[in-house]
Amino acid sequence: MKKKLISVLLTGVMAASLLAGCGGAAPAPAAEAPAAATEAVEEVAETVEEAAEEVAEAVEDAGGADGLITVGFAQVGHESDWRTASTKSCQDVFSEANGYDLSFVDCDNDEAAQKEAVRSFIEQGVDYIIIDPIIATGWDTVLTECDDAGIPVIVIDRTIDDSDKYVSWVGSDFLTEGKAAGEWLKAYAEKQGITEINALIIQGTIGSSAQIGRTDGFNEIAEREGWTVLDQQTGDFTEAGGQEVMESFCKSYEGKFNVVVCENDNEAFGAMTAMDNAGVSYGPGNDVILISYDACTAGLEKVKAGGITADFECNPLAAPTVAGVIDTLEAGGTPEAQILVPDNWYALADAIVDFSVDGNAQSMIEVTDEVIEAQY
Ligand code: GZL
Repeated sequence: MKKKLISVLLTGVMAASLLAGCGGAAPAPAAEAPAAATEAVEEVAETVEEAAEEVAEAVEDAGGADGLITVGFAQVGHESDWRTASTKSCQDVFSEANGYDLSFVDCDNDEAAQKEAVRSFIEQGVDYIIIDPIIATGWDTVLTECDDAGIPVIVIDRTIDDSDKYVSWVGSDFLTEGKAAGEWLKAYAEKQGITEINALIIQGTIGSSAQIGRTDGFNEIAEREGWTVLDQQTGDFTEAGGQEVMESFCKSYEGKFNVVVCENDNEAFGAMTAMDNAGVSYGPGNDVILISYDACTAGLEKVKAGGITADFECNPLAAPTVAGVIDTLEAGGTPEAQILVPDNWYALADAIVDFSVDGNAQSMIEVTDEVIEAQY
């Protein structure tokens, strides 16, 4: 944006010098001199006026005298409670009161729309672009365009795995989330005297780093422990998707499963509806152990009510950390390339067990009304 302002200002200076120098043009024949001079002055005056209009426009686009930092944010969509919290956090942080001019695009889980949104930010000449990538691949071309335009890109939440043309990534460790769910299940099953695990997994949006990490992490433990993963299908991180897949699972695997893993809370809500309708009992002390991710407020309410047995948080409140990255860049500094936001694991007291992930002892938070009240 600042670059656009400079180029337009240069246009204005050139036009003004033309106006000043037009008296130096080769003299027209005496009789035609006045008309020719008038025409030349009018032409240049028009150029100066056009340049002045562009300067005014560029100054306005550049945040004008307010000096606002312009930020374009291409958000995944509005598929879950987690996403709602993530969007609110970004809109609260990148507000005009905080010195920002935010262009926000909800890409409705559409990869092409998300690339289009990023290109619109380049066209606008924003100062920074934030992307929460719907899926982890297909990014190098558009990130190269951002790079060519000199606009720094910050990736929030999910990761981009096929390009390094961005300044920083701020988010959670999805693989650890998946491993934590697996290691907790191992410890909890031992405590409950459960010796056989037959699991069904309702995955998130296929190809998103959140889905990849959670699926790979849980399956790594399942393989090591000799558990059976009967099936895994995507519910696309939505409640409707979770219900649809669980309805199918209840038919195909009736009486054969004792664990359901949902890769976000909204899928778990849908799965609960499907299991209720199919007469499948789930939750602590019942036939099926229900595991979920995100630990949003509504998810913790389902833990407290005895539906979800354990909920593995993915913190949606990364926007303040992203603002810190922008502060560093504005000050001419170099921000960290990867910044992890902390996640917690939640359960009711009876489901809190000791376990480790990659040799690191884990703690769990007991879900109480106060904990729910304080959640995002
Ligand atoms: C994870 C985030 C996921 C959440 C879902 O960081 O990208 O997307 O787990 C959301 O709720 O849809």
